[in-house]
Amino acid sequence: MKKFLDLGLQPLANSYLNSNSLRLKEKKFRLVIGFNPKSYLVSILNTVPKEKMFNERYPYKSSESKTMKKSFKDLSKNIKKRFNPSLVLEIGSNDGTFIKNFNKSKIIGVEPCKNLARITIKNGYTTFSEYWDTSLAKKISKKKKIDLIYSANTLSHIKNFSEIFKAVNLSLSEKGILILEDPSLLECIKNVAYDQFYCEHLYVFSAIALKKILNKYNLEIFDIENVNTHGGSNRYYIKNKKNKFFKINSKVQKNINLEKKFGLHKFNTYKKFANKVSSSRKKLNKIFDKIKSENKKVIGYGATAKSCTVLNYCKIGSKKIDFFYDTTSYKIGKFLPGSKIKIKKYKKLSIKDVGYVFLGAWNFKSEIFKKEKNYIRQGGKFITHIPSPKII
Ligand code: JHZ
Repeated sequence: MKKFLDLGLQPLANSYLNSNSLRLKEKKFRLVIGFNPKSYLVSILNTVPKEKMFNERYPYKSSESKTMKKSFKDLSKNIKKRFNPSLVLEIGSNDGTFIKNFNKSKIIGVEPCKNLARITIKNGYTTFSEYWDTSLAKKISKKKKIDLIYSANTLSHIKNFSEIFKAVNLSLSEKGILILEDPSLLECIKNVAYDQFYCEHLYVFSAIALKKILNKYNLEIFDIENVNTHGGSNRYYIKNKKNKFFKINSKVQKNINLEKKFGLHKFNTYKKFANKVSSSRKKLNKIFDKIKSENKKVIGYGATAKSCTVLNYCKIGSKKIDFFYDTTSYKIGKFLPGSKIKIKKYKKLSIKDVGYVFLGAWNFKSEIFKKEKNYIRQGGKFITHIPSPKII
């Protein structure tokens, strides 16, 4: 692993503080990112035990955005049309935003965070509140093999690939496929979206790296879709090499060529990225300093895990951002880790209350701008750091 970026000491991104824990010293770890020139994998170097992050208090719910609900709904329709699976399984089913588009007898959820698994169980969906591994795969697929395994924004959170892919191979039917959806490294590097790196995101994948990993498990990518969720993601359609039911689509090579053209296989690309990250921090702080010198108020919108990286790396705290609005009930009344900025229940923006809003959930910019069109019409401004810090 060759290090290229040091994002400093960071707390656990989804460990929101309450008024008691606010007074205690937070545990922090050094967020350093590296590139492996052999495997092309980009990953964080210091990892945190999974149980510390994915437990019965996991705050993130995919249902908090219309964009995600629509994306999962559209994908479910396409899956049914294109593959007609008789049994589907989702690894990391969260609060059921994807699985609810399927008939209860045709889908299984796997979700280690107990608070989330409880939601889908309550809604009548078979859900295993465990980590996906070979023993769970054997248990689930004993009676019936699975035709389609889907997993969005989960593989990047899992250290042990070997267990994951062995479990996939064990449980897929003869025609079975795996669909993985994760933020695209190409988009992350192009957009200087360094906040895609935090304790939970052990990796940000490129097609060139994923191809090499999959090859070890006799798996191959047969199609890739570029989707706009989470700042630009890739949806990889994967099959075992023995599965001859699907041909390899030309989009696979096209994506690989684009990544190589951009230099994702070269260390120098990442060094340049690190320089851009450092200038991004300077620019963002300049914007905040200017606004503060005019005695104007700034609030935040979307207390995301990504915000944790930005705020802690740029040393932006409650002196610069008064509070964050968020719609997630679990986060309301708590404080962002590290920066200790209070999170309040979302209220429609109005120019009477605030003139500048830092866009923590920049990945939902279109959805948020639609929702806040009155504020924008009134002359309200947003501050964004992606792709480069500016007021819009
Ligand atoms: P959002 C999480 O990251 C964590 P985060 C995780 N590690 C991951 O990989 C990605 O998700 C997928 C709020 N919001 O999706 C809701 C509003 O308040 O960018 C959320 O708290 N109003 C699993 O946390 C946050 O913003 C709105 O109108 O970086 C969005 O979080 C909208 C649209 C969202 O993920």
